[in-house]
Amino acid sequence: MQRLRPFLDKHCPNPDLVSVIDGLMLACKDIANRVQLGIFSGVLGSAEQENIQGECQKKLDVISNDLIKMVLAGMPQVKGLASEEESNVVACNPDGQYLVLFDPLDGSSNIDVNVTVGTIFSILESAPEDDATYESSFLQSGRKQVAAGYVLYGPSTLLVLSTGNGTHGFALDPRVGEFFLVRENIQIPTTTKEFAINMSNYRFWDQPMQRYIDDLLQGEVGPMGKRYNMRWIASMVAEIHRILTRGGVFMYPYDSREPQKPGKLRLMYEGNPMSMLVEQAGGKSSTCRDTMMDIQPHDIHQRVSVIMGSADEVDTVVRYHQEDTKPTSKKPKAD
Ligand code: P6P
Repeated sequence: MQRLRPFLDKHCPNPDLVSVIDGLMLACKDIANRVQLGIFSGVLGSAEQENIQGECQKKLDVISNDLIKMVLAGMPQVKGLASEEESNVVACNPDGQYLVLFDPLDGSSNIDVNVTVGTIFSILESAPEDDATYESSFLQSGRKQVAAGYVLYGPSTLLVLSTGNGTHGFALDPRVGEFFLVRENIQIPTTTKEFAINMSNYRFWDQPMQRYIDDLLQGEVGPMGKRYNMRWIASMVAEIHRILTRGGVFMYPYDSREPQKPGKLRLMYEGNPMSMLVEQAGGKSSTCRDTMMDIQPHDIHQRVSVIMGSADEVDTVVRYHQEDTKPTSKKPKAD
C-alpha cells in the first residue's frame, strides 16, 4: 500500500502544497488521538462559550482549532488561515503562498454521543501582492481551490483528498501513524436511491424543495419510479463520506427559520471543499439554483444552501427549482 507522502509527491503539482497538506495531517493525527481517547483525554463536553456562528463550542472544537492554527502558523508556506471557529482571518507568514480554510471539527455536536466527526479543509493560492490580514484575499470562488479534503474520525481515521486530479481515499494505520492509499480515483454513482436531509425542517423549505421531497417519498408509485431510503447523521463530513462511498444526495437547503440566512452551512469551509471532492469524483454540487463552486464569495463566514452528490439526483433537484416560476416571498436577502 502506498503512503500519503509518495502519492502526493507523484500527483501534486507543487512541493510546497505537499508540505502544507503534510502539516495539516500532523494536526489531524493529534485530533484523531484525542477523539479516540474520548473521556480519558478530558476533552469532552462544552467549552462554555460561543463561536462567531453563535454555536456553543465543544472543548474539542477549541482544541482542534488551536492545534491546526499552531501547525499552520509555523509553516513558511502558509500566508494565512480562516476557521469556522475564528471571527476573523489570521495572517501567518507574509512570504507564504497558500491560504488554508477549515472547519476544525465538523459535526462536533455529535462528540458527546460518540458519533463520527471530522476536519474539513480548503486550500487556496495567494498572489504575492495579496495581504492575508484582509479577508478579501480569501474571498475566492471554489473553482480557485488547489486542494480540498477531510479527515474523518470514525471507527477508522480516514483522509479523503483532491489536489485537482481526482478524489482519493487514505486510511490511517495507528500502529505506525501513517496514512495509506486505500481508494484511488473515487467515482460517485450517477444515480441513487438514498437521500440525506433533516426532515424536521420540511415546513420551512421553499415550495420546490417540498415538491421534490413529496415526489421522492412516493417512491416507486410516484414520479421518481423508485423507492428511496433516508439517512441523517447530522455530521456533513460523515454524510459526504457515505455518498463518496456508495452514492446518494445530501441536502441542507434554505429554510425560513432564519429568513435572512441563505442556508445553515458555510460556503468557504464546508460547501466549497466538499464540492471539489464531489465534482472530482464525478458528482455535482449546487445551491439549488447555482453551481456551488461558481459562487463569488462576499464574506468569509457566508452561508449557503447545499445540494450535492450523485449527478443525476442533483440535476433533478435543480430542475424542480428551475420549474419554480412563482417568485416565493421567502427568498433570502443576500447576507
Ligand atoms: P442539523 C453540524 O453541526 C452541521 O454543520 C453539519 O455537519 C450537519 O450536516 C448539519 O450541521 C446538521 O444540522 O440542523 O440537522 O443539526
